Amino acid sequence: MSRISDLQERFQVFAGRPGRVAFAPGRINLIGEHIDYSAGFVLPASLALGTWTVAAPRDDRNVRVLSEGQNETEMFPLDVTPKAASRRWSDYVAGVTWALQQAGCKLRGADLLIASDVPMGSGLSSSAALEVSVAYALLTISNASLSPLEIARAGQRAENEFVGARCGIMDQFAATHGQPGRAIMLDCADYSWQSAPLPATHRWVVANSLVKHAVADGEYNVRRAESEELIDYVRRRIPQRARLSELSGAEANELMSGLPATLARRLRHIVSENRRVHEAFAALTSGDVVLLGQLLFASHESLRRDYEVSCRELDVLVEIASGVPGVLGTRMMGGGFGGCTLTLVEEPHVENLREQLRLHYVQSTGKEPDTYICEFGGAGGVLA
Ligand code: GAF
Repeated sequence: MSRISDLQERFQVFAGRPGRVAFAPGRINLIGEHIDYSAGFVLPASLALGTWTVAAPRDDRNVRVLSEGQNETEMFPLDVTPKAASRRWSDYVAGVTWALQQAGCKLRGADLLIASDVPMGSGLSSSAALEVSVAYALLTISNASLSPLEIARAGQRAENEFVGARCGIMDQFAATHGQPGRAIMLDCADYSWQSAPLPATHRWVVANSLVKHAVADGEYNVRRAESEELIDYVRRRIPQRARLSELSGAEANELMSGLPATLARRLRHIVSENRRVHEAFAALTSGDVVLLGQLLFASHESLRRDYEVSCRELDVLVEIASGVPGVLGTRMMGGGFGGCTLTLVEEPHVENLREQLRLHYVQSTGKEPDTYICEFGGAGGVLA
């Protein structure tokens, strides 16, 4: 039985009637970490893994939602507001319901069934996959529509204003604009983007540290507040630079000398990471995987040392992968403070890499990491 008919059958059991099926993918981010919310550039690629939402309209103005992953059902009214946030998984669903209506959509009450194969809190963007698949499902059963960009922004708004995580646009954008086998370089200032093919001879391996990161938790929002402080500071000092990513190396060095040490390091990460995204995009376009790998190593070092969003377990995974033959580059990926690493490796060395990660990570931490060889997919949408 296909995945879609299997989901439809389970929905029939849950809701007693047939439903429409929407999907949205998780993502990896090749490079460009923690700079989407300071109007920087990012380079994500959407995965075949993702989240499905099956939906049918209800006659009343409630949304009833079954999460198969949580094994729980919740219900909330269609006119829900951020005041009702409960810090539970259902906030993401209620937040999207709220944000779509804020965007002017007339929604119907709904029964929803959610199933996902993106591990939660692993750095593969489980939240955005959930938000975007719920958005597509609610829109289709309400005969409403928004553009992919509007859907991405509604997902981000749900997370920022309802859930309380001040994330950028990268994850939702990847879920609504991904292209099979390609990475997209997004300019988060104006949402313009271009794509380049992922190398066919190499594989991307994700290793989950099993340390759960929660974007809504404090440190992520602290980084965002620090970057806003930097944006203000730069505007005051060099008014002609509207964005941090436009600073030259010399300008950044000069500005850093006037900043407290922590903010100076944050700025160094933002400026250097933006430069690495452009270099990585050029390397992808020309097929220079060696340079791409070097940029991954440099990104990790910058995230660890300057932006301070890594953790011991992520550093251990990076250190192990760095010593494995065939590895071109590796780094922590996503929000950090846990979650996963991303490693670029020559195809014949993939299984050895996974084995070495398992063996040495167990020795260092007592935990066995999940590893996943990336399969890439396209954008989210309504499937049936
Ligand atoms: C999380 C956020 F949701 C993204 O917006 C981005 O900031 C990322 O962390 C770090 O690059 O995935």
